[in-house]
Amino acid sequence: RNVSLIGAPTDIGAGARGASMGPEAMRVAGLAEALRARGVDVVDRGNLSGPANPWLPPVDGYRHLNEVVAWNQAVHEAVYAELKTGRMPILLGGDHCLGLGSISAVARHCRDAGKKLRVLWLDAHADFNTSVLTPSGNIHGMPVACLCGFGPQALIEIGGHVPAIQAKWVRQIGIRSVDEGERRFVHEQDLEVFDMRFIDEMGMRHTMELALATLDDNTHLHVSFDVDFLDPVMAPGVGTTVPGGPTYREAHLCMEMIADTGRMASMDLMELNPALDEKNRTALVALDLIESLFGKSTLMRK
Ligand code: DIR
Ligand code: MN
Ligand code: MN
Ligand code: MN
Repeated sequence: RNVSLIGAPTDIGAGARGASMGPEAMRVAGLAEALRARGVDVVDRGNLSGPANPWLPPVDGYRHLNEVVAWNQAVHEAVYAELKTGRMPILLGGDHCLGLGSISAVARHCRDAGKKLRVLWLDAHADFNTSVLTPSGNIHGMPVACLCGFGPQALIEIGGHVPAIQAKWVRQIGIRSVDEGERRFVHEQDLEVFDMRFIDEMGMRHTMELALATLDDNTHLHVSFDVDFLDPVMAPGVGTTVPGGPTYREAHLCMEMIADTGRMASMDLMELNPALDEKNRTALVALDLIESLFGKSTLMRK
């Protein structure tokens, strides 16, 4: 497999500063080397650039909308270019507003190639707010809604097709923080959400069996991994930790079951914030999990 690492060093859509340092934290943790050790051909494309974070209050329900658009356009073009040459992009965030640029590029590639798309959204949050529903104005709480066509024109039209994706292509896993109005909207749009209660009751194995059901040879599987998916006990290096996430073992099983499908063709690793971390341990946990996503296992398996 051929992987291209794309750094997007910005916290433009977040409520805490520091996710801009996420790409470098993953490089320092040894991401490229670990993937190469697994036989993956890795090219690090370096970092994209975009506007600085002016750190202003929201305007009409959005913080930094113009800057968010500029960063997402850069991400969209970079991710699309990698897919076009047959490589697997791994977007190193950066905050999760950039999932819009990344997944709109994946959706565009799937339209070109006549492929189906399945998006796994691993997160503590549903990221399904709109400017009216948002309690914060932070656009990292809105990318799934924007991808589904609910958002400002300049954002939803990145990628040239509105909506970029359909809600029924998405499976959300690990969710445990949904805002009041957002909860109703998730329900109305019939988003398929495996929240922490579902995982508690059914287990990660059954959850992943359902989330990965009906993939076929023509399905492009995209994994959008917000580091706050993980329990903050092991992953404190993220701006919006929420207690009660998947354990280290549950997160590994999630990754291993994704790897077993052999269908992952692109991913985002988002919201890693080394300013809030301790000796880069959250990046090292994320690295462990990515190794499992790329097929690392304890024993030989049939
Ligand atoms: C919250 C936080 N739902 C918001 N969202 C986060 O501001 O919209 N998403 N942290 O990852
Ligand atoms: Mn492809
Ligand atoms: Mn998120
Ligand atoms: Mn989150």
